[in-house]
Amino acid sequence: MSAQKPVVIDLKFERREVDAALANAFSGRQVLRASDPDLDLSEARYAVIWKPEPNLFRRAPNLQVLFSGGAGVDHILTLPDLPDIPIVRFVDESLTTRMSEWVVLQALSHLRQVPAYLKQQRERQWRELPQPEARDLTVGVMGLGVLGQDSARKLKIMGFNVIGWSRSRKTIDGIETFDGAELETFLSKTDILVGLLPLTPDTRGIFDAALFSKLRKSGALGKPVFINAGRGGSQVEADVISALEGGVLGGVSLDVFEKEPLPADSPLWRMENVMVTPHAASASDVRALFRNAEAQMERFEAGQPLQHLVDRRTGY
Ligand code: NDP
Ligand code: OXD
Repeated sequence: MSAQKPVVIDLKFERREVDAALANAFSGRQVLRASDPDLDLSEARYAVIWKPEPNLFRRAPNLQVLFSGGAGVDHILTLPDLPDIPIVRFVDESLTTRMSEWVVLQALSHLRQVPAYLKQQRERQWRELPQPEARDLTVGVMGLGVLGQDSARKLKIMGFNVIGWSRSRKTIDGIETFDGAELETFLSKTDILVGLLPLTPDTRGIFDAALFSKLRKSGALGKPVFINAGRGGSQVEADVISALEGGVLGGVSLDVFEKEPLPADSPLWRMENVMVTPHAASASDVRALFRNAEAQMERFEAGQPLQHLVDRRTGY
């Protein structure tokens, strides 16, 4: 028997992508696919999972480490029969880079009034709109983890004034930062709010009417903008819609929703100055996911500490 312990894969990703990535992954290690309901998974010591089958932990009772198929782990921490073993998050440059691309794209789209110009184009209207510069606006990033920090730095490169908020204060060159207790001060300086928070009991519903009302109203865009790519459970969608209708928010970009897929009857689909993407801001690259998991398994088997471990007390 190989010293490399078997791994079970249970990823609700595009099957072709998983198959293609598996063709070049986990060399020398036995790989079990949970999608085969008759397969004995009792030998598996690791599981790489994204929205796994509810009976996975009963079928694989001897797991030693869980690997999340994404950066967020809310989908794991709420699973029934979750074993008390380490959980490793997916942290990878490809994921980080693509998230920052999405965030910068959305911030620039609101700055340069892309939704309004697209509407004018459809109406064959030639009309120049007022044009503030990035440096006239402050982007406030809520969540300064792996993704939030990279996005903050890239927004800064584009010329925005950038500030950030996280549970514990961070030190980032050129970026004013605030800790958990300073939320109101942070919001009062923010023209474009970016959500890159994990979903935890503390962040559920945090983006609500009360929070939107505290954003700066005197910014160069006239009204504040809300951008969220963290988790939909952190936003109160009815409040997002009312804030848009009532003029509390001037624009919104959402990649994540309370219910996914976003229901066809949601007003968000058709509201002006709302940009919707289908939880695609930064999808996991499955090849990178397997490379990362494999490297961590090797560390574990060599007696080295695992990296990017989830803290079950904080929920991320
Ligand atoms: P990290 O764990 O690296 O960072 C999380 C950040 O949020 C930290 O700065 C943390 O503060 C802060 N935070 C958490 N809870 C609170 C709180 N209650 N109050 C204040 N700050 C808080 O996560 P990542 O940056 O890697 O990812 C963030 C989230 O992005 C993921 O959890 C996932 O939900 C989402 N995501 C979405 C994707 C998409 O395609 N839409 C793709 C990938 C991820 P502190 O630093 O003090 O701990
Ligand atoms: C993630 C995601 O958490 O894709 O990685 O949402």
